[in-house]
Amino acid sequence: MTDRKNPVNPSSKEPSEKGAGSAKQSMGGPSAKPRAARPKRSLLERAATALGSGTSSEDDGVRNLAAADRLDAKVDATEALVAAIPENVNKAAEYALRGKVPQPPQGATAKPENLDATASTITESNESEKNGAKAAPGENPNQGPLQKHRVDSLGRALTTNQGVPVGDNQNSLRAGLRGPTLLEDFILREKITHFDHERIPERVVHARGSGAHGYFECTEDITSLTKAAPFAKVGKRTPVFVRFSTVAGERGSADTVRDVRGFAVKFYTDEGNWDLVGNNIPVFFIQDPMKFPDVVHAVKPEPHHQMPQASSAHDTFWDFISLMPESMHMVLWQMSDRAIPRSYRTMQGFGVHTFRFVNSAGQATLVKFHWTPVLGTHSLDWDEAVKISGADPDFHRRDLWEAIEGGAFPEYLLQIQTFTEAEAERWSFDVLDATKIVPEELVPLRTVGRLVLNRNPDNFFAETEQVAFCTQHIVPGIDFTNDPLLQGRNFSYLDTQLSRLGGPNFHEIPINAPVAEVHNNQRDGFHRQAINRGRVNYEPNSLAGGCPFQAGARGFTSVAERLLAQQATTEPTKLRAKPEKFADHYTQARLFWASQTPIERYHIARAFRFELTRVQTQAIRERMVAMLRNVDEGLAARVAADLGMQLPKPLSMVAPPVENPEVAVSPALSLFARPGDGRILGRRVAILVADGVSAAAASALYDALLLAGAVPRYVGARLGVVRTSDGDELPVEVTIEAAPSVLFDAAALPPGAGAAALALDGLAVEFVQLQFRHCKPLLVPASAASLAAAAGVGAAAAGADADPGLLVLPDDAVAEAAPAFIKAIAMHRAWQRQTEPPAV
Ligand code: HDE
Repeated sequence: MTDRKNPVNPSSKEPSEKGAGSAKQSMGGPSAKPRAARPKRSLLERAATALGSGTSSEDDGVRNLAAADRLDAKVDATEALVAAIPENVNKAAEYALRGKVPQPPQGATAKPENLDATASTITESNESEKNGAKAAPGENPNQGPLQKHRVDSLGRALTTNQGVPVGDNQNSLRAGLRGPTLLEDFILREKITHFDHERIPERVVHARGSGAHGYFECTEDITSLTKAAPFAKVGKRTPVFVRFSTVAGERGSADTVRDVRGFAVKFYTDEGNWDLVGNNIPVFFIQDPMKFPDVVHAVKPEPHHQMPQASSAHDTFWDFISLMPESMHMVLWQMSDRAIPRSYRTMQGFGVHTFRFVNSAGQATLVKFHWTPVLGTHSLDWDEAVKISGADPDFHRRDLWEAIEGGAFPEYLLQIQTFTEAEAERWSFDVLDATKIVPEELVPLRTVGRLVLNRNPDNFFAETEQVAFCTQHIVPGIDFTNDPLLQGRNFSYLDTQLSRLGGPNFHEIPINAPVAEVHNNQRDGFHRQAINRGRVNYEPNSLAGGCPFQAGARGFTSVAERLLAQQATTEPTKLRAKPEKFADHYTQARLFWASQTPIERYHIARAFRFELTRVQTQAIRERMVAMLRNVDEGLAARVAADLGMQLPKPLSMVAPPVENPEVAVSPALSLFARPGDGRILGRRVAILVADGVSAAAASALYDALLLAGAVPRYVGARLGVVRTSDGDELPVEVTIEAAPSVLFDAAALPPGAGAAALALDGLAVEFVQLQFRHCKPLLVPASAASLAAAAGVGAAAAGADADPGLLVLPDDAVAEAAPAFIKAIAMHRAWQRQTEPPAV
């Protein structure tokens, strides 16, 4: 077969019957005879006739002739495909002709008669262990379940990143036993180099966080309000990944610092990813994105000495806040116990901004999003939060992880407030102002779904660290409003991922990849994963049959809006200024304060005292107290007295507070408005034990708590066992030293003789003391009276009737006391016990 024509480019030796030099040939691409000139029998058929049946596909020539035939067919199919889209029929729909705004049509598309027409190469059907099969039409395997990315090494030998088995993972390659290490050791160099580059930049804010997988389930039909995929049908489940975080601290900072918590939810909907990137406080510090770098710089450690870590209790933060009165509302929330939640499982989440729902008829409704924990809203005591930072800086991360591992899946209701533009216009506040809420008493909450977190990540870095939330990730059925802060965020989140995750392909990192298919003409860039088939990377096209084509009405369309409708015609249309209602900085701060119970008010005042005591500049303290006078004279006077200063003159106001606000007191704003469903899932309960403990009573409590979904632990002075009163043994699961009081929600003192011995152990005494100081439920059997007395709790125990968290019982009543104890734990804390200063 040596004298055959060059079959790879047959036309080079077999000129077109229509004449040589067609454009295709001159461009050097794979070419064949023009469609009209195609011979009746293929080259391969002709060759087979000439040679008889002795040919095989192993044969070079035959293979080449077959390829030539395929190229011929590819050209024919390409011609047909391109001809099927004779012009850009949708072009006119891009223009508002004769004043009519067009709707985007679906893109023109045609189907190839032969799949080779859209292939990059006809060799794609040569499969190998590496190549696998060629792409199926419309396929993008980067999407779909995460399992194809999970790695398990059970039963496998160690290899390099190139898959080369590593013979020795203990010794580097040396010239002689005591000689220098050789540069040739590619195994060592690969390992160390990878290690050197393990870190990526931490998030500029919200660096400290914890994540979990789960699902969102739609529980109410709201298709009249939105066509968004998660709400398509009652009962529909959408996979989610949620990341909770603090804002100010670095990646390794403690969980229980006073701070706002992030509550970011990524919905992997079948119409693309929707990220609802919220916080556990429904308002924000500022009204304009221009101030975001300033507020973050102010709260972060001071730049000269990088102190303090993860704390707002320093000069620069309060300097900024006291000059930014619009932050007053948020700061009251931040000084409240909302900023020291007991658990991610017991805090609310809020979308903060006003968003839009859009239904299938294109009608928009304004909407606010709320996540409400089924277990209720519960917080820590400040003294407790501070001590937990030392005892277990991972307190919230551990709580979330252990709750999920233990089957106590965290659950939240999705509740919405919906209202019209016309309603919003009548209100005294602006719904585009992120420092304002829409009180629940004005627009009630409506439950539309639930969020369940039921799977921990396999790998913190791959999932929780690399997950990229972006406010601009929305799906058809959801739209933005013109809240300036939201508009600014829509720029920031994509931008930040580019540097944090190293380029524009972060959407291909498995945790970020949608389950919906991705098809577009974006190409290349660092770490590109997709291997796009075909030569077309533009639209419109006909060479790929118009694909991927514009989705038209099926795709995302922004709500058509008359932007200037609410503006006086004389106002300039391009300006830097805020609307008038934004100038009211205190009405809702007053609403929040007025809606707090006495104990919550005490905690807020105490927090101001703590933070401002840490402030070193007297003038900043004064300015802050001056600002508080615009919220409440009593609060300002209390804080001033605590700081040992005279009341300064109130700060001037840009606008007077609203005289008759729609809602003056909102009970829903109290932490106690959502006590939860009475379950104590994941609550940690200590049962103190020592030699002589009554096994029957202790184990009855233990079992009952376990059954209620709590986490009971036998806590003793030393690991090992204690001898029970009946001569048996009980295991000590953890020591008082390793798991101090602050790590438990409640404690039972040991029934039986052992309690007396603990009364002589300073750590045990302190344990009881702090349980009491932090207002936690305490079960005190009669035999533990000396321990209670040593902790200074004796008098309280004597008058226990006044304290719903103190259960003082005869020893023989302990075993039956579990239900009452569980009820006290479900109440969370007996705050009425708290005194200033603490009694113990
Ligand atoms: Fe963020 N914010 N933010 N923020 N934010 C980020 O994005 C930003 C704001 C929130 O678990 C960053 O990926 C600007 C409000 C959460 O990964 C960054 C403005 C709310 C998270 C960013 C705001 C939030 C972030 C840093 C004012 C509550 C963590 C890392 C215009 C509704 C998400 C990142 C996670 C993270 C910018 C204000 C919540 C820099 C410019 C208001 C929960 O893009």
